[in-house]
Amino acid sequence: MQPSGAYTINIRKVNTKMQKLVLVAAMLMALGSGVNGNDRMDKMWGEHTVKLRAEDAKRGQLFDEGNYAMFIHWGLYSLLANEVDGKTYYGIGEWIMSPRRADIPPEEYKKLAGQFNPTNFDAKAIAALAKAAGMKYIVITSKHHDGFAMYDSKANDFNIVDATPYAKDPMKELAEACREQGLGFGFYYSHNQDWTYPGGNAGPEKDAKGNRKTFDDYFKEKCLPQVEEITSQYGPIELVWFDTPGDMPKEYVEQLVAVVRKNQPNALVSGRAGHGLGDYNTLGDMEVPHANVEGMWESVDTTNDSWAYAWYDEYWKSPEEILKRLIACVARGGTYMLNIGPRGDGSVPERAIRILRESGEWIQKYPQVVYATDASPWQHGLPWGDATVKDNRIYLSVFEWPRSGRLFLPGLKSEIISARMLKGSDSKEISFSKRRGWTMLKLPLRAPEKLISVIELELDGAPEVDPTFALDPEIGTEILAEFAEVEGATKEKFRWMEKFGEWKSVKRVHEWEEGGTASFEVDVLVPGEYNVDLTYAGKGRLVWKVAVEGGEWIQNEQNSSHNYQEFPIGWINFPKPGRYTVSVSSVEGDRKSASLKAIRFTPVF
Ligand code: JFZ
Repeated sequence: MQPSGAYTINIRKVNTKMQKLVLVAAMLMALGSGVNGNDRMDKMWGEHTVKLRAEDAKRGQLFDEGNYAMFIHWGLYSLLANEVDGKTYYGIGEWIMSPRRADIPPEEYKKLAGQFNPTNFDAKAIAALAKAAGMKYIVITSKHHDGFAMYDSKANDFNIVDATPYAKDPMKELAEACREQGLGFGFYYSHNQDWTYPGGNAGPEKDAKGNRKTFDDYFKEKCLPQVEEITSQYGPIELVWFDTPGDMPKEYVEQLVAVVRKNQPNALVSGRAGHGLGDYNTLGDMEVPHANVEGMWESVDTTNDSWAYAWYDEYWKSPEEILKRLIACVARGGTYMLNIGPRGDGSVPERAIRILRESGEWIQKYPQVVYATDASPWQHGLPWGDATVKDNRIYLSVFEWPRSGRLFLPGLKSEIISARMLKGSDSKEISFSKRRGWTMLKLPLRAPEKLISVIELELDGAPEVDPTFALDPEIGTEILAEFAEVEGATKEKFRWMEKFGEWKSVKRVHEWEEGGTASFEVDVLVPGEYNVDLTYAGKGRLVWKVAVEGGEWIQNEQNSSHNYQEFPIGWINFPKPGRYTVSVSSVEGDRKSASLKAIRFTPVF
């Protein structure tokens, strides 16, 4: 830890002139292409959903129907961009002052405010970007764990108006800009952790005079009054996103929720308020579930790897990846909130603008895939894509276009009235045939869309589907271990941090006993040889057995790694069409380390 006073926190210089030019050009493009939308599509799809404006929305409608929002992490930490004293800390940037990162003493960190002058912050441009992206509301950090308020707080002078040369309230501008764009506006507020206010969780224990302060002091002097401020000074609020409640006593959370209910009866409270007092479930960071989740819930994700701006972080999600994760989230029944991290000067990284704008253009063409749609009746993704539902229509989003021109859809029991290949607001009838519970759709050899192409199936009623995993006859079918029936082993979620704060998770099968199995029920349309791959982590060489109940079994030894990696096991035969149970077991090697993530079946001929 650096001796206090020895800090030379050099702020990374942003090449503002160039950035500004690029930023203005990108924003103008965003404005040009993102706000008028596709009128014919709106009429066909229904104004109320595509053009749902915040002021017309019922409580929770933007969340539950809009399904897509912008998260913004922006604060003093953005100035540091994960570099302190010439050293870069890889991981989520908003934790930079933490003892687990650069370990900056609170009084040193607070001096940063004197350098914070984000003159490139453009609230209108950010709201226009969210609109062009197809997002329905914005949630921005009003106070993160570092305790710095990004708004004009009378409760505590460690804020952007009182403590910085900027001396303006960007939240006022952004709230107004959202209203102008018809977007909802909400605040993230770290209600438990406050690393610079005495008494705050993980903050100083004493004040400047050496008096010991308690959490109750922090709560009454800062937290409660600030929640009062953010829910009463910025107009209608869509959502208050409390975060990391830790072991905050319930009575405190109850008081905060009561303030939200009093000042903003239409607002939702996030799933991370604590003690189950939120209005919906917030899943773990940076993850989209693989199985449908009941109730109202959201996935929160990053456009790159860090919530707050990090100078090195150029690993952006492509427009296609954003759409796949958004569609998967909606198809599992949830809402997707995707984050941008503006720089310390307030500008938005140009690549973030581009990927949001390009994915937004696709959503403008296919709003019926994303807005006010219901979860997939298959309850999980399909080998080539995913499905969302609206009344008696299923929208098949095809991520992997079939080279043969044949798309295989398993398990649809409902009668198909029509099948149409969509191209924006145009469409073309496509032929299909049914066999043994499968529907084979005849598609053009070239996908109509560069990103994701959509097929609309109109049914004779609400979709009826057999959700059993089915082996696609032409492309590989991966089935995750989370869908396995397990005997003599343990299936549980495992989470880890790639870089600091960059959370990954897997529902794996491990702790294999002798003869323990992970079994999968599968439907086979086309009999024959399928190559089996297993994705697993472990130590040393491991021997796995894969057995078709009543049929062939194979066994092979492969190496392993501490990372989840896919290894080939060999060909297995399904002699005729129909249902099979396939079981996997760990038979030799360090069975305690063998952690199965998935099995994949790929047709060989
Ligand atoms: C929290 C914050 O610590 C982080 O800085 C960021 O703001 C993120 C959106 O929220 O991080 C969390 C909180 C909860 C989980 C993971 C990361 N979780 O429950 O998996």
